[in-house]
Amino acid sequence: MSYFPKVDKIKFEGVKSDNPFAFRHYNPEEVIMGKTMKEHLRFAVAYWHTMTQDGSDPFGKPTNIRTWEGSTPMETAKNRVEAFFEILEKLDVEYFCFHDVDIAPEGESLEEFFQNIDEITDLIKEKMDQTGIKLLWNTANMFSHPRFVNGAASSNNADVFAYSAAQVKKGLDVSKKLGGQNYVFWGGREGYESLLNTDMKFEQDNIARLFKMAVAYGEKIGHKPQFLIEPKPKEPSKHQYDFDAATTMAFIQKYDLEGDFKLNLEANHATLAGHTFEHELNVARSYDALGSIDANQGDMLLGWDTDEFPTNIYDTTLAMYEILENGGIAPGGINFDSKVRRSSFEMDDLLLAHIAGMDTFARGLKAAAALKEDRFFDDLKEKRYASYQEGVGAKIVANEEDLESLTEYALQHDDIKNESSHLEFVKSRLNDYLV
Ligand code: XUL
Ligand code: CO
Repeated sequence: MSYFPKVDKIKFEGVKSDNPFAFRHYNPEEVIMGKTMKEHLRFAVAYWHTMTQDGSDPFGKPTNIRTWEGSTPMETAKNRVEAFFEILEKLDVEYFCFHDVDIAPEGESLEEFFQNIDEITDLIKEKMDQTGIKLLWNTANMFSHPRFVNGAASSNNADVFAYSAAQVKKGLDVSKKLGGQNYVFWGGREGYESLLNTDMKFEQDNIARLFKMAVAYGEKIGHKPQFLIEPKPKEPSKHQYDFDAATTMAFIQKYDLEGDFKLNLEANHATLAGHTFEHELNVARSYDALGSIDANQGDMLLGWDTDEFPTNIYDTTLAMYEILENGGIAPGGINFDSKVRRSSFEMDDLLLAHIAGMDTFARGLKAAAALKEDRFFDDLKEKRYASYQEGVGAKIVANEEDLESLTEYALQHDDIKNESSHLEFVKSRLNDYLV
């Protein structure tokens, strides 16, 4: 049976097409800078938003019409696997991501939850073998259930730490079973509501302990996915420990996790932290720690994580430029951590929203490649930092100067002239690449 009987496999038809179920910019086989678009973009669909989100909000009941509801939670879970792989195949998306609770019902006990995961991952594996679709990453949801009221590894309750460890172990077993390329830790409730009753250092030491246990277990079972930490500054906790890329890198370095951990960066988390997405990608790159991205966009007029499908080509262009500068995103990918709006409640909206996101990233990739080929930013920056190419600048960079020698120089060169950045002109020229 088909969940999208009216839609065939979505193909590239170009900008002249008025078929809503066609790509207008994403042409998987088109070669850009030596790689196909499919190889560059490594798109993934997120199980949670696509399969389990129901359209409810704090003020209203579910709106989404979903045709995979069965008569028991396990029947629904199995139907979802069918529908999910139909979506992946119709979109021609090669990767997917999930939390443990997205794919299988939690049941009455941890043991039952694990049994359900085993049964559903058998099904998922069958589908993967049939289709060639791959697991970009999985993760454990250690934030929704009431037991995680005070966090998971950072909880004040050691039994919660132990429960979280069991979930991570299972997550890694599943990652091995399905050949997961990455394994993600998003902090969830690893943060605090009030410092009045919080031992921040103790809580962070414990988070690092869990991470080290994960690395050790991966080594033990002979399966080492790229471990990724996903920063977010707030929501659900008032203050999240993995606030942004820079804070998370400090954590990774403090606890000697550099060899095993990189970052999974999300656009809407960047803007919640008061940064642009490209800022976060650039910070990660400067540490050689850009692992993967969660693609979405926030609403600048709202203060929370709206997880909208990305449709802003300015943002995807600058993000794709960082990815090109990084030499690509593999073994990471571009995971649509995006959900359809409450008013886009039909089944077909799931496909239309992903097509919109994929086309927007394809446009970003093309524009970024043109910017790179034209050396747009390279020339700009080369000129801007030219004073370090020769004379005293070159000697500073070569570490051949000290305070005394520079004082001698400055005394003779105190009539300093700066050059205008002509930033408005630059921005206007950048616009030429976007359309
Ligand atoms: C939450 C978020 C998560 C992570 C995975 O804001 O982005 O869905 O991506 O736990
Ligand atoms: Co995310």
